Amino acid sequence: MTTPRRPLVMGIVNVTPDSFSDGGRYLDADAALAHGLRLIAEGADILDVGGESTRPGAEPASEADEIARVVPVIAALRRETALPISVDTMKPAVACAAFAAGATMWNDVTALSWSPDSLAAAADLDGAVVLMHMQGDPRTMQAEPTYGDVVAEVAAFLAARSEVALAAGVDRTNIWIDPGIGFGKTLQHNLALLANLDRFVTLGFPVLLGVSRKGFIRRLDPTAKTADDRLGGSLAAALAGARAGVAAIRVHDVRETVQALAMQAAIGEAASHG
Ligand code: HH2
Repeated sequence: MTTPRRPLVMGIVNVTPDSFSDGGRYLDADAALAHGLRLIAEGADILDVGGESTRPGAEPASEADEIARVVPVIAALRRETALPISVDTMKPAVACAAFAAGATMWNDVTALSWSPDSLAAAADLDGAVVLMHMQGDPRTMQAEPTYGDVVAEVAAFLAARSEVALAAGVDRTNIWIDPGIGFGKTLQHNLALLANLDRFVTLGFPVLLGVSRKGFIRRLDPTAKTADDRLGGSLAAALAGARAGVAAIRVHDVRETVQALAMQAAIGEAASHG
């Protein structure tokens, strides 16, 4: 039997004092390294290391603080694993320091728009770069998000930003896109995006999807007060992503996600063999 195809699983390693789900838990570099290694043992295909929270209302971190948080963790992980390591940052200087320490992917929630240097830095780094959609900025984005047609507007934004990246010299094979679930979106906006992920897949770039433990799950299930209560909704949304053909899913709960994806893929295989 061949192994059924499933999206890659990107395990989240937050080295922040305030991320919405695990802020403060892995601030120490040794604890973050141990956490990353555990996610690899649980089946992660990529690790995403971040030193600044982008949760709604989060305060920005300084460039120096972010570098001091992520670089030792990326360097330590690089010594232990050959898996791709992504850095979750808006700042080109942090991305460059992370690549020097062994990262090969830049996950930018501002789609290379935070700094005038971002586009040139992404072209020079010559690694994978995730362009994510966000309406507003993390401090204010959930205040009153408004769209005419959320799916069309997010798709048009991602198509336009990928053109801008290509024009700046980013290689086509390095570009990933992400609809940015929860970044300036109501529950209805997030559900519309999740119901139409195929629209993003057909743009022709690998799609990354981040739904793990996010606040919109609580809008559906008010009993899911803490981020740790949202595994069921996270898995259901991840499976929707897999069915639509996304390339990777960014998650806190690696073992559970890998298992759910493997089961969905195996059932699909069995169905295709009659
Ligand atoms: N979500 C968060 C952070 N980075 N990057 C991409 N590409 N897509 C996402 O959906 C995404 C992301 C969530 O914010 P944060 O406050 O950093 O929390 P955590 O890292 O625990 O998910």
